[in-house]
Amino acid sequence: MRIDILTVLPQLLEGPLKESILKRAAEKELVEIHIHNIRDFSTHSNKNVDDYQYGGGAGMVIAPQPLSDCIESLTKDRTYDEIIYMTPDGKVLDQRDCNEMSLLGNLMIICGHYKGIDHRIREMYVTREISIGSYVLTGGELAAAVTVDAIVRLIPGVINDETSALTDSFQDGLLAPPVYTRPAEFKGHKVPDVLLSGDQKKIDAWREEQALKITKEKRPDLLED
Ligand code: 6GU
Repeated sequence: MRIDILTVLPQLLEGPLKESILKRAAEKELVEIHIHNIRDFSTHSNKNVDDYQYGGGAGMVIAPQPLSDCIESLTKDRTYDEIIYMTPDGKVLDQRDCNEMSLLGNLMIICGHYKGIDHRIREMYVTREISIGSYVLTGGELAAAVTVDAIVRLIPGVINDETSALTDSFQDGLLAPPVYTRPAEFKGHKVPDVLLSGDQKKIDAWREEQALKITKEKRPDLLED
């Protein structure tokens, strides 16, 4: 998979995307992430990317020219399965969206900043608009990092133990059951007996029952669909 991210603040993405699982995924050549500074495409002498909004109001808007030039420099070389715009008014990202996108080849992600991007860019190029929750961030960069992490870890081979991603919370529409490691007793608190029983059928049944119980308690909305 190739992911191109367009931003006015590349430094905000470099940390999260160059560490951990994403680093390993890149080393194994399972994913290639390219970060582009929208400012590099500005034709202004002072490299301006933002401007006042028509109609007045507080906050600047990212102008269409540098964004359009950056997008077209990329689409000239390859076709994109999705051109995504990170925005608080997008569809709230869920595990199903991540599964779907993990199967794609080329993704482009545009991060907004200030009051957002000129609406014509959304109409002209954007195929999917994503939010990561009902709160407002300063820009789309952290949301893009979250989205990329959630997608890339689902690409087969990225996580060593492939069954690990399959048993995540949400992957079967339920939250994950509790997990324990040694010792069997810690400061008087014991691991549930069933996990020490060696009876895999019983263990699986217990995990399923716990997953259902926890989902009912914490996220009953997940059981509605
Ligand atoms: Cl994608 N962007 C911004 N600026 N704020 C958000 C968001 C995105 N998702 C939730 N809040």
